[in-house]
Amino acid sequence: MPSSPAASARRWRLPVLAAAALLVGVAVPGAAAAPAPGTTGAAAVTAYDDTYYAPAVGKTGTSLKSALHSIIRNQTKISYSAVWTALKETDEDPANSANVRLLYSGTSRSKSLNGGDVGDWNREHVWAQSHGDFGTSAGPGTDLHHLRPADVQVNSIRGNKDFDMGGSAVSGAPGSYTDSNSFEPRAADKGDVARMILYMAVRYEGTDGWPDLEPNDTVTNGTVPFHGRLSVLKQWNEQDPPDAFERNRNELIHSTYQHNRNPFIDHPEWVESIW
Ligand SMILES: [Ca+2]
Ligand SMILES: [Ca+2]
Repeated sequence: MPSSPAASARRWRLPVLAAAALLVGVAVPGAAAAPAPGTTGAAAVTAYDDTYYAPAVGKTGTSLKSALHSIIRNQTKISYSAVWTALKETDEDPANSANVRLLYSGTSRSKSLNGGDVGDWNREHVWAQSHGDFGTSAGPGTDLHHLRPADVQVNSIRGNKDFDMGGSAVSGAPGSYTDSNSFEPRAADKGDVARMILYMAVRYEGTDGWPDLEPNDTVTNGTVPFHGRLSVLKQWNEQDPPDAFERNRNELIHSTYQHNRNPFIDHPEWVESIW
């Protein structure tokens, strides 16, 4: 015999309260409870509050940038080899937990195909390593907020180019384009790329032995610690707002790995306030 709605509600009340208490117990200051390892996707993204950003909220322009730097520079640094393991969690394909989702192509590929051969995925530095020559020791070269799995050959085509519109189609990355001095990611990755570059600019201000990374509006930066092209990145931030996948990896990096956040995923409007 089916039970009444009231009886059903009573039966669920205790387990729900217990689950809520458990969540409160594991909450990280400034963020909602972290998703369990191995879970990704919309369901894993939980409510977020601004406690983490308290010293920055209400500020604008350079004082906002400065306040955010003071907040996000407090982080755990991981080794370059640990990046492999981290990316298998932060970039897990929500539709297939055995795979990661690759930047620039959207391809879903087996987590076990990490490496340097054709058909593998590797660790793409969205802020090109050579722009500031920071290498791969623990620091900007291992900062998960701008590291993504990418196809080995697509990563090679991107190289250390600045980001801008235009060029010819990139083989293996539908919707992405490149010419002699710039790379244009597919539409779904444009905002992600913009927010990663601008995170790096705020996180690295020359205060901890690493170069002061900054965006500029050129596409011929070479090895200087600048990355372009700012006017285009600002457009991309508007065109491709943060989605569940991007917010989830921000949560995981904060809760599990580095204990700092990308402010522009939580507050995309801060891009316009600073730049
Ligand atoms: Ca996106
Ligand atoms: Ca900077």
